[in-house]
Amino acid sequence: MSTTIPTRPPLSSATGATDDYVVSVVIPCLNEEENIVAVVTQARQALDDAEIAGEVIVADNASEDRSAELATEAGARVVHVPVRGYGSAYLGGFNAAKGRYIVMGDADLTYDFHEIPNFVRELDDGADLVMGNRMNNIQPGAMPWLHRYVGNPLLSGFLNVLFRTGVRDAHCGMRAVRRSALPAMDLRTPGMEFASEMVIRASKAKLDIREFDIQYHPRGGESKLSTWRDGWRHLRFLLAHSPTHLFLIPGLVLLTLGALAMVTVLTGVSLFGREWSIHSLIAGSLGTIVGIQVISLGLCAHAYGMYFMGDVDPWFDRMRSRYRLEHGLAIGGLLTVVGIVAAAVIVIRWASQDFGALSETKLAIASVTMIVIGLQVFFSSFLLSIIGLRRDR
Ligand SMILES: Nc1nc2c(ncn2[C@@H]2O[C@H](COP(=O)(O)OP(=O)(O)OP(=O)(O)O)[C@@H](O)[C@H]2O)c(=O)[nH]1
Ligand SMILES: [Mg+2]
Repeated sequence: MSTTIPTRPPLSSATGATDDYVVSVVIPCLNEEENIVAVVTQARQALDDAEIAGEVIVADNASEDRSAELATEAGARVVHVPVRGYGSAYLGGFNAAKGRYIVMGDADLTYDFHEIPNFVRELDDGADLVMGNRMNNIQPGAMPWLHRYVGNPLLSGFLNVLFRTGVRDAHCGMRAVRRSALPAMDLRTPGMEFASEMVIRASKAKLDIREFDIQYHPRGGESKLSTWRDGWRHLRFLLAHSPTHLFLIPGLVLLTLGALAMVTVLTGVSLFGREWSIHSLIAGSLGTIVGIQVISLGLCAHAYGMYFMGDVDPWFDRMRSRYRLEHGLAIGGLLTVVGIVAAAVIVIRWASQDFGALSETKLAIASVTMIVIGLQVFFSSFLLSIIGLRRDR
């Protein structure tokens, strides 16, 4: 497919009222006075060299140094974003951007803005989100060992296990996005996890995501990244957006192991060359109850994601259309009744012994477990239905 880099329109239209901008370079900035002039100059130069009509926006995050002033002097349009955070700075910058394409990059000289034409070429070719990949070209001293070999590969790998985006360097700060694709991405997060959010939301919205290798240079000035706090924010975001992995899979594992343990003890089957007794039954009961509890939470989280966040998981959608509130009530009710019948059997046996010493521990544990999971299913079904009421609006 042929690719063209748009040429710069006559100066009058490029500087006038602005929908003529092809590219808005948006640069988030928090106390970067050592770098900001060089960064803005390089971005401006890169646009001019490639004859791309564009603007350079610095989204200043209430810097306490002279960053904003220096950026203006260097020729950038400065947008003041009072709420701190990498994502918050970008959301403010995106709102102000007028270009058809937005190219993003840090204000710390780690990225080379002369890459802009390469990003533009991919967008011209139909891409919606174009990611840089730093991992093959990290200059000495540019990235700490912990980030290079642990943090970034682990978090990007985990992101792909959960969301299968195919992006190898999900935290790369140099990327480009088609501005018209932003509504579909519905970005919201204020912190560093914004980097993950873009990739995940683009992937969920089935946008065209591409990636190519870029260089990563050592930073000027002080890093704003906090390894553990920001790493945790990314991880938290990934888990919170994947109820299947956070709740359903662990819940199903617990339920299966718990139920197997209970059946083994109650039927007296010998496993691993021995019989299992009361303590295994208690452990099995715990696994069963917690498993059902966690699965219920997962289903509610899926429903919330679907009705309130627009995150439709095809599997959950199919299940929702197949099962109704009444199915859940029937299953929950049945389990509860079975548990109550088992409890009644114990009472009858007790009465037949004139309420003397009782030794029905196994049946009692089974009965209590049934009643607990039955009630859990019954009331969770109502909660799911309440969350789903939104679909009628
Ligand atoms: N962390 C952080 N960065 C901000 C904030 N507001 C703007 N930024 C800018 O966002 C960019 C990313 O921050 P960096 O400190 O470069 O983080 P990083 O690129 O992950 O880490 P380094 O490899 O050390 O550069 C920089 O241009 C910051 O100036 C904020 O509130 N927090
Ligand atoms: Mg940086």
